[in-house]
Amino acid sequence: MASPKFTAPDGMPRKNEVDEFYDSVAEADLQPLWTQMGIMPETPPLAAIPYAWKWKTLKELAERSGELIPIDRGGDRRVLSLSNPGLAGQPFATQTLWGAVQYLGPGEVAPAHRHTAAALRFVIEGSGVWTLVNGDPVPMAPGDLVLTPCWSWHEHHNPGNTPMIWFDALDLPLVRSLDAIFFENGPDRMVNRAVDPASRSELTFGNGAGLVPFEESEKQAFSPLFAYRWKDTDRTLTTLMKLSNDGTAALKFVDPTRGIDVMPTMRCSMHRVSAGASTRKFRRNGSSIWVTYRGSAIVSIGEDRFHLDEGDMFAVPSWCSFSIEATQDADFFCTSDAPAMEALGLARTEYLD
Ligand code: GTQ
Ligand code: FE2
Repeated sequence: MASPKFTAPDGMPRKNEVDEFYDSVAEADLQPLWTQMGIMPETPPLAAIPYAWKWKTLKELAERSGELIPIDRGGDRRVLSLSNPGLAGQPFATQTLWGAVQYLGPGEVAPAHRHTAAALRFVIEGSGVWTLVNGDPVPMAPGDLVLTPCWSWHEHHNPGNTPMIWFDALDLPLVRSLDAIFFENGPDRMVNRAVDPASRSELTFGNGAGLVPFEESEKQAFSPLFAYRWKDTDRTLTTLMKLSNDGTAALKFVDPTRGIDVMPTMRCSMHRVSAGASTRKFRRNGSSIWVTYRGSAIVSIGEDRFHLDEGDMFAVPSWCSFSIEATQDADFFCTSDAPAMEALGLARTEYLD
């Protein structure tokens, strides 16, 4: 006979013991695994979607922000972030990466600060801006990759008379999800000094393949070389392309003292695809942001296809198949969370062709 505890006086069934158990579990701020069947799907449950942003729009709106929005303490950096429509209004290009365009007008300074989110810049057009990285002035020009690693002081100066727009990437969503965000403003100072064409970091660590100072500097978690110049990148790709038999060539930017990724959370690479050639089709977990530096191409990401031209940027979410088919000779800059995935033992790659 059923316990009278579960029968109301009017004979209606009352909550049974199982329901009461669930109530008690919820009241104790617990959740049973067996009601959370979606928690471990067979492949990553993706929110971010394959997506592309056109340079024409990015540039127009960045320029408009330059006309309308002043840059000083409070605003600090005039940045429009790539906001993936799958990420519910968050200002992130992918689950782990922030991507953005930054506009700095003539005579403007984006003031000094540092943060634990690591950042990098890739220049698409314009010149004249230099970034002070831990006190070392680094000029920026098209095709250059400039690093401002975790917790490094940085400020951007545009002493010239033309505005400049560049691409920024940060590991901000990743660092946020790890509850590791720290930020500090630096001193206000309007240095408008003449800047050498090469930073101290380049003079020390950028002398050529396999050549670094004998007296080793103390190793940090990131590359001591803060700038990778387009002439070196271009020359290397040209050489690799001569050796290539499929019309594609790709290089990785590395810490010259160790040969590892430039920063522990972001891999940087440059990809060249000749007109008519295609890259292999593959997918990997973790995500990436790509910038079309030169040329044009059709890019397939998962089920989507995008026609891309110079300056266009796109997001490749985790585990989406990916390939590039160049319609003109094309160069792409790519940054991904691959070093973090590898360090955590989570990296997977699958070739699909
Ligand atoms: O240039 O310091 O796109 O701090 C986002 C945060 C750029 C920067 C961004 C930043 C910066
Ligand atoms: Fe910053």
